[in-house]
Amino acid sequence: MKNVLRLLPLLPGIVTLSGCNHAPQKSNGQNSQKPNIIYIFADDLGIGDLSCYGATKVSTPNIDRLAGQGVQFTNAYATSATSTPSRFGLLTGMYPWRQENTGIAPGNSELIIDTACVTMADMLKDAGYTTAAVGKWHLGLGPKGETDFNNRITPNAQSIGFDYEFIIPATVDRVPCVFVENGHVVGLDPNDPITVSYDHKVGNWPTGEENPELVTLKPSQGHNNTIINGIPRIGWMTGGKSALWKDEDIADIITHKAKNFIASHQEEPFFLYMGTQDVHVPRIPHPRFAGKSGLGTRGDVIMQLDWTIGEIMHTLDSLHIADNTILIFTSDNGPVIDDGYQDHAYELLNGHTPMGIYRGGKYSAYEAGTRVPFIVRWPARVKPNKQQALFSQIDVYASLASLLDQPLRKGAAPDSQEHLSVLLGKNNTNREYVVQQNLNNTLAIIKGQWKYIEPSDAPAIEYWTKMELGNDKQPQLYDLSSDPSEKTDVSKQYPDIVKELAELLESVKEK
Ligand code: NG6
Ligand code: CA
Repeated sequence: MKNVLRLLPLLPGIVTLSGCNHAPQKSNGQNSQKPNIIYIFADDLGIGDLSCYGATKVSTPNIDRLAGQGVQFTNAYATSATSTPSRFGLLTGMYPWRQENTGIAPGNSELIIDTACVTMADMLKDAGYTTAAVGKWHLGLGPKGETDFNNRITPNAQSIGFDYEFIIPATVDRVPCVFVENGHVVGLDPNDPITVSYDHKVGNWPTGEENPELVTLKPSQGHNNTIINGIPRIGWMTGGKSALWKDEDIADIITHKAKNFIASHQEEPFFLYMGTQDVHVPRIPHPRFAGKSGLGTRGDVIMQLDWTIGEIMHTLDSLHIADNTILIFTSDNGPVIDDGYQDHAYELLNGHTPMGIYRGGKYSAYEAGTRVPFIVRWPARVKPNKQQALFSQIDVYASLASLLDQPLRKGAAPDSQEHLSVLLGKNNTNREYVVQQNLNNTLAIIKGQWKYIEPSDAPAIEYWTKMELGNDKQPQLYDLSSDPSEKTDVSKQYPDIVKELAELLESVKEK
């Protein structure tokens, strides 16, 4: 089914959809207008972190409601096991490992998506959408060399298809700890300019390394540079005091901005790309969630994340646009328990299993690295459903283009395939294969029941987190149908399958 909209019965008086910028009408069950699209990337959320995916120690009622009203995937994959490449893959429709500099970006990285690239946001603009990026960005800002946070930062998200941006430049554990709105640091006093370095100390603000007695949250790994709000970060900064965020308020602020964007564009098709900082470290819940989960701050920020999703859902309900809004909720990569601060996440797990039954986690080529929660709700067109088909986030771009009958511009989204009917839960055909990428760019490929991980000289264990990365000098093969937890490498028993999948992976690389 190439285009669902084309199959809609045309109601009398309704303009055809292709390329139309007709006077908008609220959906109110008519669904004549192009659907709004909201894509929410949670950060480091595991497939075992939600009650709708079987978690019993935490409760996520809003996300559960979303799943109950939508298509809930069990075999959906992020492109990569870390944030920057995963986000790059989604927005460009190109595997990040085809381009250098797509690894975890520092806070002063240049914008790593070429402004000439036709992103998913560009495609949606071509289709008549108003677009926004809100929350975690982590794709760099500004030109190569140095991001100047004191003047209009360009290129920014607006240079690659977003009409509006309100973003956290990198991650919440990285400087600068400020929001950027349409190229400007929010609340910056020009007399107190920002300096950032990822190479050496700048200014005289205390660091975790020199003044450990000043921190309120101690690092467990790294994270010992400039202290902001009592939290030692990755990277050094000075200046911009009036612009610094308060970690407790980030969820409230980005949720507010997302809601504002939705409300101001309720009369036209809009695309909202939202990245939450939850549940990445440092996990700092607002006081109304602090201590509420009983699982420490990691559990508390899962509750905070669930609240955020609830707020977005309530906003859509109150504006009467939920029916014709496609709301996709997922994660950029798999979970990690201790990712650099002494927040006692391990000790407080209390039997909670963020990875579910899967091996590895964030950074890893094993399943928990990239197999993520993925929920698609579109009440007007999509019946609640469980979806077991193999699906990759790399295909969201081409699938949405197909939905909107929007031709892809030349060279756009080279790795994205159209799997619209799978995305909408109308068909459960597996993608022929899914490619996974770990921290070290080691690739794995899943086809049918088999998963092959290519040989790699990179370390087997991640230095800081002790996470199993899935790297081995020998090729590995797992039968996910009988062994979804990847306990037994069967490469020696099935040399022909190893060869077939190795060749398939090479052909994808050479494409
Ligand atoms: C790692 C950080 C980790 C996290 C990650 C990026 C250390 C020791 N670890 O290098 O805390 O920031 O990068 O996470 O510094 S991601 O989800 O944005 O990819
Ligand atoms: Ca992440």
